[in-house]
Amino acid sequence: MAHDHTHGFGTKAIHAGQAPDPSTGAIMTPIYQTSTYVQQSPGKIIGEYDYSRAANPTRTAIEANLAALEGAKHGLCYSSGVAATGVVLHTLSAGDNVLLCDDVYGGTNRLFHRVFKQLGVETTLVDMTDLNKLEDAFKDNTRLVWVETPTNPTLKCIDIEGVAKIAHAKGARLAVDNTFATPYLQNPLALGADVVCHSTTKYIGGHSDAIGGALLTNDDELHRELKFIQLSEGAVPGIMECFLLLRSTKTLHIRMERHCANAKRVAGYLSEHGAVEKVIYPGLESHPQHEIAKKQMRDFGGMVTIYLKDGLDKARTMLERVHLFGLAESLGGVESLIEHPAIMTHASVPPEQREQLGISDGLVRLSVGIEDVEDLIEDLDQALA
Ligand code: P1T
Repeated sequence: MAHDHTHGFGTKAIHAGQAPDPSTGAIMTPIYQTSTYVQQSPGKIIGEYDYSRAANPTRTAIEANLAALEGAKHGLCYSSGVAATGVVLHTLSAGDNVLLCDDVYGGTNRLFHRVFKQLGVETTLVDMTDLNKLEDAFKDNTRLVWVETPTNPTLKCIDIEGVAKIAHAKGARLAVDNTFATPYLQNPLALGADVVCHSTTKYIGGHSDAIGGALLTNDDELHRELKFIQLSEGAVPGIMECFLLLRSTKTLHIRMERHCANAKRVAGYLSEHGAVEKVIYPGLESHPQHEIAKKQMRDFGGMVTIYLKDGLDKARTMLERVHLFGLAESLGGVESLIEHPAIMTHASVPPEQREQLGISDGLVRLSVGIEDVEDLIEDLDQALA
């Protein structure tokens, strides 16, 4: 069912890429915990597999499953979200330029600016909520545009279709990090992106128990390149991680519905709170790109970002007082998390850049989980009192 275009999302989430094990009837894809496969004679393999860095049946199943969920022909899994990001960057050469949207996960920013810069790949940061700015930023050597939407942590929403048209007219590829939205809420390939990147550590995994990344594409040539780099660099996920993801994607649609409903309630509650200066949530009419979010997302996700009136002091008290919200980096798990981007996830972003983006001392990011929302609101209420 890897190329299933007829079934709905939930059916694909549960069945795509998987079939009961023919030798036992096991309904779950087995954990093929093996590094290698015996051959009948040199070069004559028994099935499709010769070595698990190249491919493994449990990994094949989750790669096909994620491809189906993104409406992609091809899926590849990696050892982390940043590993997947690095693989896309490794399709570039020294002397190439990349346009990177200005607000991205701190680790993504660090990878572009500190690791790939050394290899001669140049990055230009652009506020892509303004397509004129994007158009003006292109250089003769721009080969790739990298978009994250909604962005981490200020939840800007970028018009994927608009960016794709401009990138392609200029002869560049478009990569979209779809981690915050998930394939349930947004499908960048259908909007013109060439490749979608996920940190599967977040909503796709959904249970805060496994690090992973994925790349999905419809482009045969690009897929060959990405797979070649997967084999050659070896940043592949462990077999158990692949199995955990196979189990997780089966409930992605149900979890996302609750994440969205809870986040909407939490955003509404915080908007009314006297200690809160501003709430950023793509589902609020006050969000500057609310119309873009409505156009390209099915719902608005589980992330809520707030500015507190009293800056770091209030943020520190709030973060120390929460009980149900875990004070931790990461997001997208069933349990609610809360964090301080300037000190935690975005500490590696240079201070002047943080200031320009509004990643200030009063900024707090919430990953609203799927607990009972009344309990979450009560927890926030006592933490902000
Ligand atoms: O942590 P890893 O699986 O390597 O994923 C990196 C990554 C990529 N893209 C986005 C949008 C992300 O948010 C992340 C990781 N982010 C966090 C750990 C965080 O707390 O924001």
